[in-house]
Amino acid sequence: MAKAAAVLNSTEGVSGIVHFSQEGNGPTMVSGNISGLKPGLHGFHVHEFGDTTNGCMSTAGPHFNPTNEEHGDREDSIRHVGDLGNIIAGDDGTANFTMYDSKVSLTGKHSVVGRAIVVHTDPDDLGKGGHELSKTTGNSGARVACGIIGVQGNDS
Ligand SMILES: [Cu+2]
Ligand SMILES: [Zn+2]
Repeated sequence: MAKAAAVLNSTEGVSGIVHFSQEGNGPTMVSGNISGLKPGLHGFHVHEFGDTTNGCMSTAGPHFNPTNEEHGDREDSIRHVGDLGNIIAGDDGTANFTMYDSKVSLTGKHSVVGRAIVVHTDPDDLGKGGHELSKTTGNSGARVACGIIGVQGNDS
């Protein structure tokens, strides 16, 4: 079992942790608890670079896209590897989620280890919004929190 985690930091009062685990080449479980969000949907992606020296801004680069595809939904066959759709914050501003993804991996060429996980202020339109940014970012607005995905101890 490969495991990784990211602690999310923010200058906007958003904080939390995201855990990743993967058995062999199977789907990766991505689970998290993030608080301080405005209620509703928030774009959630792995960005290419594990560099948050400039907060969550451009140093984290674009969505992780080693297969050179257009932006899409987590459920789509055409998508960036880093496209994890939206997370949903409740009225208390907390998002609790667990998802299983077959493109994000913790090993090999599509490994997300060492990259950045980013939460956005707005909903990801999943490539379908018709905005000029829909096919690159999902038009999900500013980056409100981010963290670097680091390897965790192997306990198997
Ligand atoms: Cu993003
Ligand atoms: Zn994307």
